[in-house]
Amino acid sequence: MEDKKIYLPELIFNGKELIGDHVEKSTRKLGDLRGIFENGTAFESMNLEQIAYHVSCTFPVQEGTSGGLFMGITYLMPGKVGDEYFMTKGHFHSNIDRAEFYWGVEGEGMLILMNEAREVWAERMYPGSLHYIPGGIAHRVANVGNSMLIFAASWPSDAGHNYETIAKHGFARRLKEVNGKPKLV
Ligand code: S6P
Ligand code: ZN
Repeated sequence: MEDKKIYLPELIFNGKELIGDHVEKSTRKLGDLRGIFENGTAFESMNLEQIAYHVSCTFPVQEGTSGGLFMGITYLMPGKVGDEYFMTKGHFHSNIDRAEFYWGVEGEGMLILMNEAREVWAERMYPGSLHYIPGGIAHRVANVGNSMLIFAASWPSDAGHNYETIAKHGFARRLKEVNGKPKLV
């Protein structure tokens, strides 16, 4: 007899993609990242309509609800603006003490972290790398490879995003390619 209490999951994560009815996709073009790269002249000379990254997310509860979790997969294109790698905007959480997990799925990246005292450090991201980002730490990812970087994230549904602090003050160090290698300068 069919078991009426066993269901199929509503979402599939096939290792690379989130699949299901409740997946929301968003896109950031290079032009949406104006101001985050040091070399403004190089930036303005590029195709600002090109996609910098896509994010596929699932929000099982309403944003701001306490106790829930969200998940998202980011697809960050390879490329550079001057000697800086393509990177995400970066943010603190609005509820600053909320933590997050990131994990590497495909490609080669660098997770750039900064505390409220503006101390900056970075962790290498690669397929299988797992990164616990404690509360109070701003986070941004750079694609340091030649192919698309894919990473997944899970964060509390009441974390929220504070992009303003980073948009205004940036990170205290920049990740640049120096002699062919990524370096925080
Ligand atoms: C959300 C999580 C990620 C980022 C995504 C894009 O808390 O950290 O899903 O939203 O990697 O980065 P950003 O900085 O543009 O939101
Ligand atoms: Zn976050």
